[in-house]
Amino acid sequence: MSLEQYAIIDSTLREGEQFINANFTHEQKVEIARALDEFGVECLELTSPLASPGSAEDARTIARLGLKAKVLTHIRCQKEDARVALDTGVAGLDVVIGTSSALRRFSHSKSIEEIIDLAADVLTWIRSQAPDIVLRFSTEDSFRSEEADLFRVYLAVDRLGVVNRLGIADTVGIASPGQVARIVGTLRRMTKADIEFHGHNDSGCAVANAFAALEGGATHIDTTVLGIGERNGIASLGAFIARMYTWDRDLVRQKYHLDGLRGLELLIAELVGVDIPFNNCITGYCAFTHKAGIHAKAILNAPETYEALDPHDFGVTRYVSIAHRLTGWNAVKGRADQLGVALSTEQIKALTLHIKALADEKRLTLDDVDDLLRLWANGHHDAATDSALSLAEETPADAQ
Ligand code: HCA
Ligand code: CU
Repeated sequence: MSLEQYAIIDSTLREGEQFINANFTHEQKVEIARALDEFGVECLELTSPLASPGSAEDARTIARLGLKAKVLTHIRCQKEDARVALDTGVAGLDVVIGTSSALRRFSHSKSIEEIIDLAADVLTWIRSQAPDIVLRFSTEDSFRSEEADLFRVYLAVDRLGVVNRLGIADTVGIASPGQVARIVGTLRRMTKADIEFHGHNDSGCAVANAFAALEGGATHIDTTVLGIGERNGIASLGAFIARMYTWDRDLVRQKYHLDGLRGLELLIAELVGVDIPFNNCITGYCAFTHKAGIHAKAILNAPETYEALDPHDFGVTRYVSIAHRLTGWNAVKGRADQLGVALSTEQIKALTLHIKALADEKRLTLDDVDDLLRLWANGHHDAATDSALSLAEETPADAQ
C-alpha cells in the first residue's frame, strides 16, 4: 500500500472545465490555480493548449506563476499536441488514448498494436525533447477495455522506460472498488512507474474507487473541486480529503491547509453557478449538525462519539439541533447553559417533554425553544406546560 505517499492531481482546470456550467476566464483560472496551490494539492492539470488560443495562454501564464504545485497539461497521444504543450512551459504532460472497443471503433479507429506503436513513438519523442518533464501515459475507458489489451499496452509503455506515471481511467463511472483494487494491484505488480487513478462518479463510487486504487498501489488521485466534470463529474477534492482524513488524520493535516477547503468550494460554486450540496462531505450545511437526543447528549460530552472528522480542522462549526420531537434534555440543558438561563434539571426535563409535544403539533424553531427557556426560567409557563411537568416524572425525556 502506498497510502502514505499519495498525491492529488487536481483537475478542476481540465476535467472541471468539462462541467456544463464551467466557463472560466483567464483571471478566474489564475485565481483557482493559486487557491488550489494554497490549499496544498500536489499537482494541477490544465486543459490542453490545443483546445483554444485562450487555453494555450492560460497554460503559459499558470506555468509561470511559480506555484509549489506541479503544473501539468492534458493532451492526446500525438506529437503535434505534445509540441504545442511543451512550448507552454508546463512541468508535465498527461498523455491519453482510448483503449476500449467503443473508443477504438467510434473515436480513433486504431488497433491495440497501432496504439502501442503510436504511444512508443510519441512518448520517446517527448522524452527526447524534454528530459526533465513529468510524463504520464493513460488509457481512456480503461475499465471497459479488454484486460489483456490493457495490460499489453501498459507493459509495453512501462518497458520504454520514459514515462513517470501510468494512468488508469474509469471514464464512464462503472468500476467498483473491488475491481479497481484488483486491476490497479495487477498493474502495480507488473510495472514500475507511478500509478494515477481518474474515476467518474456516474454510479456514485468515485471516491471509494480512488481509495481502492490507493489500496491497490496507486500513487496519484485525480480530483476536482466539488467533483465537477463531464456529466456528473469525478471524485470531489473535499470528499477525497474526508476519506483520507479518516484514514490518517495527522498526515492530511500536514499535507493540506484544511481550513481553505470551504473557501475553495465556495469560489468554484459561485463561478459555475451551483450551490454546495446539502450533504457534501465537510462543507454541506448539515455535515456537522446533530439532531437525535441520544446523539446530542453524546456530542455534548465527547464530539468524537458521533463525528469522524473534527469540524475545527476545517474551520466549520458543529450545530446541535434541539427544536424537534427527537430532542433530549441534555441538549436542551446545553442550550439553557449557552443562553445563561437558570432552570433545574427537573424543569429542563419537563420542558423537554413539552417541546416534544409541541413539535408533534407544529414546526418549531430555535427561537421558539429559546423563548420557552426564558419563559420557564421566569416562571411564566401555562397550564399545558404544567401538565407536561407532571408527566416528567414518568417519561424518559431522552428516549430518542
Ligand atoms: C475524458 C478523458 C478523461 C481522461 C482521464 C485521464 C477520462 O473522457 O474526458 O487522462 O486520466 O475520463 O477518461 O477525463
Ligand atoms: Cu474524465
